[in-house]
Amino acid sequence: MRIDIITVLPDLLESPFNHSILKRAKEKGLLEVNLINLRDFSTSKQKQVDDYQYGGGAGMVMMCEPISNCIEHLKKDRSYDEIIYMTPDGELMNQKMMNTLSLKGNFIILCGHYKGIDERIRQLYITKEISIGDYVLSGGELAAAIFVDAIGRLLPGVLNDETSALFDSFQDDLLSPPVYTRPETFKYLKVPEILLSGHEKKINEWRHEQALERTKTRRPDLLKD
Ligand code: 6GU
Repeated sequence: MRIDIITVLPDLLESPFNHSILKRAKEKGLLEVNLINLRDFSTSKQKQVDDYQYGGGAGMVMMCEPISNCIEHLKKDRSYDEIIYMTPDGELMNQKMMNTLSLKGNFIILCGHYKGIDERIRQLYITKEISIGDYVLSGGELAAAIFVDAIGRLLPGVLNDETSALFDSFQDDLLSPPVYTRPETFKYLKVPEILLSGHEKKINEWRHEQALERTKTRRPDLLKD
C-alpha cells in the first residue's frame, strides 16, 4: 500500500509512522508513506497556499492551484484508488470503513487547514471525505496519522500474529474483554479464576460474555443491529 499525504505541515507527520507496528510495516515493504509539502506546488513567490474567502468572513481558504498542481503531479506517476480529504464534515471513520479501504492499493490524503479547501477541489478531485469524530481539530494532519495507523495494521503480514486484528474491539461490533498479565494477585485484586483454568472453551465463553457485558454498559449503540 502506498499513501501520499499532502500537507502544509510535513514536519508534524515525520514521527508517527516511524515507530512500532507502522515502522515494521514500512521496513517489510508492506506500507509506503510519502509526505508532500503543498507549498512546493505553490506558483507564487511567497509560496502562498491560502487566500481570503469570496463573500467575506474570517478565515482563509486553501487555494485551488497548489492542490491541483500537486495532485496532477502525483497522478502522472500512478493511479489512485481514493483521493481522500480529511475534514470534520466527512464520513465518520469506523472499523468497517478501514477494513474496506485496507483492500485497496494507493491513496492520496489531503490534509485541510484554515477554513478548508476551495469547494472546486472537492468537486474535481476528492473521491472520499473522512472525519475522525465530532470535534474540530486545527488541521487534518493528526487525523491522517490516525487513518494511516488504523489501515496500516490491517495489511496482511504487518501484525505478528495474523489473526490478532480479527479479535480487535469493533471487528465484531463488540468491545474487548478485560485482560490480565502477571502477577496473579496485585494489591488485593486477583486474576479471574477461569483464566487460570487452562480450559480454552470456557475461557472463550467467559471472554465473549465479558465483551457483551462491557458493550452493553459502555456502548449500547454498537448492539443496535
Ligand atoms: Cl479529518 N480534520 C479536522 N480539521 N478536524 C476534524 C477532523 C478532521 N475529524 C474530526 N475533526
